[in-house]
Amino acid sequence: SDSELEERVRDVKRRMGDRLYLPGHHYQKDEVIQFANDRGDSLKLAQLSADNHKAEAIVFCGVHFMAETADILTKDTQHVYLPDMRAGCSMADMADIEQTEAAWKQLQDLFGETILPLTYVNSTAAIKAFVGKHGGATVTSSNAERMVQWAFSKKERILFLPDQHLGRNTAFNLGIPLDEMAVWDPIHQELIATRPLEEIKVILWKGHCSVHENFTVANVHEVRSSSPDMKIIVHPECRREVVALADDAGSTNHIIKTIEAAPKGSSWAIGTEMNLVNRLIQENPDKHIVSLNKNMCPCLTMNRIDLPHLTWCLESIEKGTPHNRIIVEDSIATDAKLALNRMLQRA
Ligand code: CIZ
Ligand code: SF4
Repeated sequence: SDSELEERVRDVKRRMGDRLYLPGHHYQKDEVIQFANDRGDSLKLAQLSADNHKAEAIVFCGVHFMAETADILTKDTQHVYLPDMRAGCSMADMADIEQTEAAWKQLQDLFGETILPLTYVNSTAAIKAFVGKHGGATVTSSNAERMVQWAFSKKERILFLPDQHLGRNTAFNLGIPLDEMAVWDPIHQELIATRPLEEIKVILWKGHCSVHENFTVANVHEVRSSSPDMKIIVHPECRREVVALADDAGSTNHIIKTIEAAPKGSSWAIGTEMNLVNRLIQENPDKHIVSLNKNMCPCLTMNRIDLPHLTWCLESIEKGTPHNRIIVEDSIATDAKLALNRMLQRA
């Protein structure tokens, strides 16, 4: 039963003490996040893991790319585990390294040496290494504008992987017209542009988050007509048209801070992952909060981390026969760290 599993998790945590660290992403289920030592977005959790020198085992309650980033940033003394190896990210999977190498070759033919690659942290370690090797950096949704500006101080144009929406929303906020952005389609290996190539400033990889793409213009219109006083806040992984119609858009941290600081009695429709929206509803009973899409939008891979997997993983570590260690091989970790450090220096 759940209460028996909860007891077993508490027992391992008590016996292992500081030797165990459990970072929990905001999108995790309540049954898991109740045990987290810290809650945060992916980058904050990776940094906290790297700074935690007492822990030997870091059991990352989040998805695969986050555990990889924690492994890249931690020392060899800290081992990183993911309670369920199937907890991937459909967005990260939309840019694989072979596709990216092939795209880069074609883009070099079209644009020469004028492109700097940037990748959202929601990407595999191999993509981060590719970007690091070519002089680029990682970005998060909280520092994307600053990092895109930095990239333009280095080169005339950028390739933004793997989320077209975060790339488009960020470049648009910096004043780049939509038709100066082209889309690279990795399936057909072609560039979709409406202007002559020399006018293209931003090349957006055609990837997206399958959770945040569920928030639509129709959802915005429904809220506007049924609840005209309701404010709409969304994550920049949502499509451009949705962000344009919303009252505010920003990172997970920005959404949480905005809701916490909102006046009592105010009404909000939030366009982000379901577990976080539900938690904001529970934690802010003085405000009226709904999901922008009435059919709550879960991240199926985040939800793979559940109480049974957490218990199984923790007990295997305590017994000395650990399951699910995440190891980024050195050759990839070195270049990926270059990309991460170029961002961390400017964070
Ligand atoms: O959509 C996600 O997976 C986010 C917002 C991750 C993160 O950076 O915390
Ligand atoms: Fe990936 Fe989207 Fe899930 Fe985040 S919410 S882990 S970007 S699929």
